[in-house]
Amino acid sequence: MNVRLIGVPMDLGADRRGVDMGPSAIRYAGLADELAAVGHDVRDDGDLAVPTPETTADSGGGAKYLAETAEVCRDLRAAVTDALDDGAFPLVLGGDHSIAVGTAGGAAATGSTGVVWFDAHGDFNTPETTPSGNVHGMPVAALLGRGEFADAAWARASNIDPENVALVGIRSLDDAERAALADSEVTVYTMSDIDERGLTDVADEALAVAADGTDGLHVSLDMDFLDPDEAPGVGTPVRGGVTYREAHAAMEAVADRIDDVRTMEVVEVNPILDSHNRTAELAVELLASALGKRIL
Ligand code: 4U7
Ligand code: MN
Ligand code: MN
Ligand code: MN
Repeated sequence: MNVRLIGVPMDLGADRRGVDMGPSAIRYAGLADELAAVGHDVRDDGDLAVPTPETTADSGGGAKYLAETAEVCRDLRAAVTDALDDGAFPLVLGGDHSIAVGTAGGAAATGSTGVVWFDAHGDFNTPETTPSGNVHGMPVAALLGRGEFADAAWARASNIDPENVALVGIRSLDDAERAALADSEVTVYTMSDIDERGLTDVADEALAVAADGTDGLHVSLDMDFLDPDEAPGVGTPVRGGVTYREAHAAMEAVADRIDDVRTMEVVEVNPILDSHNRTAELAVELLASALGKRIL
């Protein structure tokens, strides 16, 4: 594949600072070489311009930096659609999870899109329900056009149907978020499901749910999907996450369907909170697995 790396040093959507350094940390961990070793042609387009909290005033509202985040997501959506038009595979490096609105929005601009969301969290809050005001807790809701977002056209991807959205690894939901999810057609695989059925079975089913009747898939990997023992460098760690081996198995399930995958992103790597770039190195390993690295 022609892999196109797009860095998005977004740090407006979360409280713990430092996730803007995620794209650098992932590059330093050797992503381009690792993907080249798998056999891909890799082109790095560098980072999108993203305002920092130091240089930007929050324009206000129930969601912090919503207008500023929307603008970056519009740019990202354009970069992703450009890459897709060129026949490349956009691989987006975050940054906090708010950027998924741009990545998945780009995929959805080119056809109906299913979404597989590996995360500890549901990311299904809206400006009305959010307990934190942080937009990284809202992208799934935004993509489905739920809630009073400042500019719905920014977020809503009309080519994403909730029936084709599957969340995997979930173990932390806010009360209103849980109620909204239960009320929706989104499929949620909790850690209990993974305990009972095993990761491979759950991941295969999540991918099938997302692929059912759609033209392509968006895969979103929040590094807090993993247990914090494996991935300490994230802003909102939650105990009881997937193991190192389960995370690889999830990415191998993605690799089995890579022909359906249109876009992928890895988000929430925070080098300030990390230990010797361990989480970024793990992100590189997992992306290599997803893009076809095999033991034998
Ligand atoms: B992430 C939270 F309240 N639900 O909305 C919120 F617990 O992208 C956390 O998955 C969101 O890391 C986590 O702020 C967002 C909180
Ligand atoms: Mn997330
Ligand atoms: Mn998360
Ligand atoms: Mn987080």
